[in-house]
Amino acid sequence: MIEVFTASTPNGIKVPIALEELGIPYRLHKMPMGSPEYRSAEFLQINPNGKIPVIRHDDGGNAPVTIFESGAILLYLADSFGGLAGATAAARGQTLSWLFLQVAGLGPMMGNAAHFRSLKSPDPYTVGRFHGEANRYLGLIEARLRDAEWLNGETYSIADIAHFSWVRSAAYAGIDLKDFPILEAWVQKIEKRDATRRAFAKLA
Ligand SMILES: N[C@@H](CCC(=O)N[C@@H](CS)C(=O)NCC(=O)O)C(=O)O
Repeated sequence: MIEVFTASTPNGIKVPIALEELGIPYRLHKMPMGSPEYRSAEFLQINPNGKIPVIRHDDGGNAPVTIFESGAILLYLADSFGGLAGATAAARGQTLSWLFLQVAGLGPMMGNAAHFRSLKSPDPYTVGRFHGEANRYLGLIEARLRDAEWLNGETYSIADIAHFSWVRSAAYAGIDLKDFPILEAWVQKIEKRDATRRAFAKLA
C-alpha cells in the first residue's frame, strides 16, 4: 500500500494525480497547510524538510520506502509501476528535462512571485524579478506545447503533471493565463481527464 501525506496545493496534488493515472491504490493522509503536524517529530522523520508531498510505500515484502520531494516521488512512481515517463529513450529524456525544469525553475519562481506580491509592502524589484522569471518559464512551456501535444513530445507524462498544477495556479503569481492561450487549453485538457478529476475530488 502507498500512503500519501499531502494537501491540495500545487506540489501536493501532483502525487494523487499520478497515482490515479497509474491506477495504483493509495491511502490519503491529508495535511492542511499550517497544521502543527508539519513540525511534529513523526513527520520530520519521514521528511526532514517538513513539507508535503511525501509517500510511504510498503509493498508487503521489503522494508517500507519513504520518499519526499514531488519530482522524486513522480519518478519513483513512474519507475516502480511503469508508465507516465515516455516509452522511448528520447521521450524519457524529454520527460526528465521538463520535470526538472518545473521543480528547479518554474515552481520556485512562481512560488516566490506569489509570496512576494502578497506582502503588505511588496518590494517592486523583488516582485518584478520573480514575476518576470515566472512569465519567462511559462513562455518556454507555451513554446514547447506549440510544437508538441505533451511536454515529452510523445505521451502524457509526469512532466505534464508537474507543470499542470503550477500553471493552473498562475493567478496567484499575478499572471493571467489568457496571455498564454496554448497553456490555457492544455490546462483545460488535463483538468478534464478522469484521473485528474478523481484526484481533486479525493483531496477536496
Ligand atoms: N520542492 C518541494 C516543495 C514542497 C513544498 O513547498 N510543499 C509545500 C506545499 S506546496 C509545503 O509543504 N508547505 C508547508 C510548509 O512549508 O510548512 C517539492 O517539490 O515537493
